[in-house]
Amino acid sequence: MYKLRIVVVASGWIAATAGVEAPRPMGAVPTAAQIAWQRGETNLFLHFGINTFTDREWGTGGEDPKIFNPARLDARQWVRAAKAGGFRTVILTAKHHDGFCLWPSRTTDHSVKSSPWRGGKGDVVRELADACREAGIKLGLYLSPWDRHEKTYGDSPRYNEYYKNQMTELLSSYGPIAEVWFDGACGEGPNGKRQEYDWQGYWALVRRLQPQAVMFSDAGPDVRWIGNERGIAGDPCWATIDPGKVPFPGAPGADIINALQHGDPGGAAWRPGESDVSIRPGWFWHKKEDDKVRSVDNLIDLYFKSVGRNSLLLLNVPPNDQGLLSDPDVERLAEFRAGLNAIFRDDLALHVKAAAGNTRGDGRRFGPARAIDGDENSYWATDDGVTSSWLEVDLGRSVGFSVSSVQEAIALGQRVASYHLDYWDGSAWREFARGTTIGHKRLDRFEPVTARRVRLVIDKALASPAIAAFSLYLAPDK
Ligand code: FUL
Repeated sequence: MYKLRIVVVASGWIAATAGVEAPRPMGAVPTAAQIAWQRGETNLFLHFGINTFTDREWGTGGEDPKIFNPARLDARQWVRAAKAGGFRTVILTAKHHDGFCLWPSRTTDHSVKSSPWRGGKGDVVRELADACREAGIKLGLYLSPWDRHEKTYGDSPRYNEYYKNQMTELLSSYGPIAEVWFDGACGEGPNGKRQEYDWQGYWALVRRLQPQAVMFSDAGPDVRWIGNERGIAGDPCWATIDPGKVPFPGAPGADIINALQHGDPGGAAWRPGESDVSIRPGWFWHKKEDDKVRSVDNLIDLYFKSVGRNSLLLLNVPPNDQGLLSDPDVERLAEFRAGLNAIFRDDLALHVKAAAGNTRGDGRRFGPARAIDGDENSYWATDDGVTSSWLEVDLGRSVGFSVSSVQEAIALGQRVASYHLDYWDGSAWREFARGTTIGHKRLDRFEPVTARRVRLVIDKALASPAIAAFSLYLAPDK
């Protein structure tokens, strides 16, 4: 494993250093865009459109565009609320199943241009794109393939052309798009024929026009649906999946939900799960749900069960018929982030003394200290072939903690299959938490433990583990 490396430095000097090779990546690994996506942790979903004015969840496509008139629409207010909630990406329903377009598309008149809003000159996508750019927030778009208004729907080649033209407008006129969200819903067209979506063609178009964007659908290709709309990832949750099990969005099959929830150890595609959920019972705004906004505790619980299980939380907060996020929702977003900040304020294991059962090389590059240095890019690693080991931290004095966070160096693939946490009670190690997969981030909450020495035990891994972070926190009393 040790090897003499010849390093050619910019000045032309040749230096010889004793280097230790990094562990070889294992199986499917993420792209840079997938890593950046997952590190974002929470995205905000905005369901807004004709349904906002009809009190429905799924429009029929027969709605009159004249009912769309959000008199006080202010995309900056949406973005401010997103920012206060710590969200770095917002995803807007540019078109939902009813076919009404929130931008003045050249492909149809069923859009904002046929509405009284801004005298028919408005463009919600443009206003949001501008607000995002000003605030340094990324923009994602949802363009429903299922379209209950468009007459060509069901006439497969013609509708695919129509859909791709809409996609082209959205991906070439509004600056960088961070995420494209494909919904798998597929109904029958007016001609009674079922629409065959050209998924390969849609995906190729996105890659060509916005190569840095990640694409979401049941079948990825970059990010998969987590298999429910409750914001809860499976346990275990592998970012890798067998692509043969979920061949296309909306594919039928008994085992599909299971595959989406859990992924597959060593699966051939890197396709982490996105956990979508609404802050209210519905995806769209309904006045009668103004008092049914989720509590802060509930949102924090969802964070632990999504982000804390190697997923990303996509939280929907729907603008109302005035074109504004409602006060209770705005307040809840800010409280949600304040609640998370209070839990994760002080990492008790940061820069403390650390030891490990096995370390790759002499410990300088991959030693246990790399897991507690506050840098997600460095990691503790073991020798090749060592698939169970431990990492111990000495907190310096006996302290209380009730939350742990562990992260793998996912650029090398997802490796850990099971782990547990022990504390030293003065005479023996006592287990206080146990789990399966880790991936980008694994969070555990438990009854407060008071101890000075704590260890993370990797019980089983598919290849030598690489742990990027191990942290302990004391959540404030409620
Ligand atoms: C579903 C849609 O049918 C819902 O209306 C909503 O947009 C949700 C996020 O995806 O498949």
